[in-house]
Amino acid sequence: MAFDLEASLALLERTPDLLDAWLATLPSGWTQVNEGPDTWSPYDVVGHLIHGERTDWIARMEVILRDGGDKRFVPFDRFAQFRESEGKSLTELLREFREVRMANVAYVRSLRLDEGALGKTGIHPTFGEVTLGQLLSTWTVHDLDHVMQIARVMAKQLKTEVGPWVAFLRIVRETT
Ligand code: NI
Repeated sequence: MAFDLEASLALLERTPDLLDAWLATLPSGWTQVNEGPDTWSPYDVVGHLIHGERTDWIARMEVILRDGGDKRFVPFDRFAQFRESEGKSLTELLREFREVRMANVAYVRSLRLDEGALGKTGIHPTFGEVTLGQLLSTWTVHDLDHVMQIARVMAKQLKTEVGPWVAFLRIVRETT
């Protein structure tokens, strides 16, 4: 499907509800566990999503939309959540994610971006020139990627407990 801004925003604004319903009161045996060394727990993923809202998607959109000036994006810190989430409960992180996500969706909607705006470009530190349409598509798919990750991390907690059914459960065989 071609990129449709309102369709993407519809998905992006549902992710806080999705994560709240799924994770908020779930036992920590599901949310504070990971897939092994140097992998993330569902709790870590929520912190990562918050950091993206604060420093990545909107900041990069603004670089693309501004007239003139430096079009290079600031590299994203993929590990910032370990500092920024420190001492916070998952409930607090989910509340924070909801606030920043809903504010960002409202902001993007308020800009009434047209085809011309979506075709504007910025410079990604690794990929080079990218369009605003690609950035906003990636913001959307990035949510789905991490929803899949959260499901996978939780599924793997019972990887050995499922016994022979492991053969039918693609999710516990997938690597990070
Ligand atoms: Ni990510």
